[in-house]
Amino acid sequence: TVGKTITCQAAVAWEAGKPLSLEEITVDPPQKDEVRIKVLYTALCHTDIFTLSGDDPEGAFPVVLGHEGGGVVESIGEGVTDVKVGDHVVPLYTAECRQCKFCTSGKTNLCGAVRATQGKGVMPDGTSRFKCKGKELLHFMGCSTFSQYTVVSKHSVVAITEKAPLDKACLLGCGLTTGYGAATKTANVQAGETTAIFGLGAVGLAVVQGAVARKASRVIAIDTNDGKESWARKMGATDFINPMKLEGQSIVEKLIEMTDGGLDHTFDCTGNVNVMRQALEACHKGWGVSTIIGVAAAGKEISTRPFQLVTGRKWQGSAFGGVKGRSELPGLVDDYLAGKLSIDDYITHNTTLSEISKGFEYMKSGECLRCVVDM
Ligand code: NAD
Ligand code: AHE
Ligand code: ZN
Repeated sequence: TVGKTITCQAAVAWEAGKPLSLEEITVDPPQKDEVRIKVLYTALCHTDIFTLSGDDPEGAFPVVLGHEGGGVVESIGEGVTDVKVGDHVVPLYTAECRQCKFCTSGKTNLCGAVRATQGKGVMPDGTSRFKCKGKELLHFMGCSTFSQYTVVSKHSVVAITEKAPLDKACLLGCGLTTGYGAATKTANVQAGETTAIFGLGAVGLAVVQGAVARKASRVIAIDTNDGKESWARKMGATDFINPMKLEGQSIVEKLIEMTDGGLDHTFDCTGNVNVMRQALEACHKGWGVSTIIGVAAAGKEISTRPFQLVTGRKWQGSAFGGVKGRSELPGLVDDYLAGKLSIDDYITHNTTLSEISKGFEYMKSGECLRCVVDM
């Protein structure tokens, strides 16, 4: 199908550190192997805020941000067979082409098909589909859901059942899948194991949910914001610690004392490199595994004594929860519909595209887990 250029509204990030600006933009038709989506809902993720701040070394401007969306396929380019016009879809910032070295390895959910161009903010052919005021706008994380219409690679989108409301399912586009998958796939927490989760935003709370689903014996939730305790308990955490309120003891000492030598699994969901070190050092000697999920600001590096690793602690990371989007995301939607995975609880705020900047303020307030934007 040869489509027409669409004119619509989008929240444009013209430059780092400036608020988003509501603009009329044009969205070109999908080219070969591309899909144009009418975005109905998008949630905000901490990573959008991080990129807008200018702290992402890969961040480039002007850009259409957003990567936690849900919508309907408006048109498809030649060569697209897995989704059709009208399908309900979730864009995927971790693509799945099923052919590259990564996809066929059986070892990772990362995909090599579109990642290089995605990182540069362009489609796989090296060009952008967005224009505003005569200027080209870059794409973001292969998704760009802060626009009423977006174009993505056919490898970067998955159809989901129409039974799932898109204003909820959009959260599976990043935060929930990331946290839940980090516990159940990347770390593969087993029944009876002990876990500790640093940082209780939507990502950390979804790790809590994953650890609880796996019947972890201890799910210790840690946050500097006391307001997060009730959320963590609601998701099934067995303990809550505010590390700022420990007297005469570090969080690492406290965790080691509570768990007879350290945790089987820890997770960083803060993006703070000092917390990442604490998470590693709170692992049990000989076998504890720490999984980094948080995204650190430009120029930050992690450190620890190599002795921590020599004595059997392991450091690993997780992108999109180790989930292969096209193959596995529909299963998470089924879990949601079956009541096994909660999504609704995470939606603490709602807003509209014209008031998306309010959503950013909510996210920064510490009281918001996810804000869903009605496009
Ligand atoms: P968020 O800002 O909502 O949550 C972060 C939480 O960490 C907050 O509750 C905050 O109070 C807490 N915190 C801050 N400093 C702390 C400290 N020193 N000790 C304990 N807790 C502390 O963010 P989010 O949307 O849940 O995302 C969490 C992180 O995960 C971000 O860095 C985000 O960029 C990253 N992320 C990574 C992936 C991935 O695939 N790897 C996906 C989504 C998000
Ligand atoms: N661009 C940053 C790194 C950003 C990063 O680590 N992104 C996470 C997803 S965050 C979702 O909210 C990720 O999964 N990355 C894997 C990938 O392939 O990008 C930088 O430091 O350059
Ligand atoms: Zn995200």
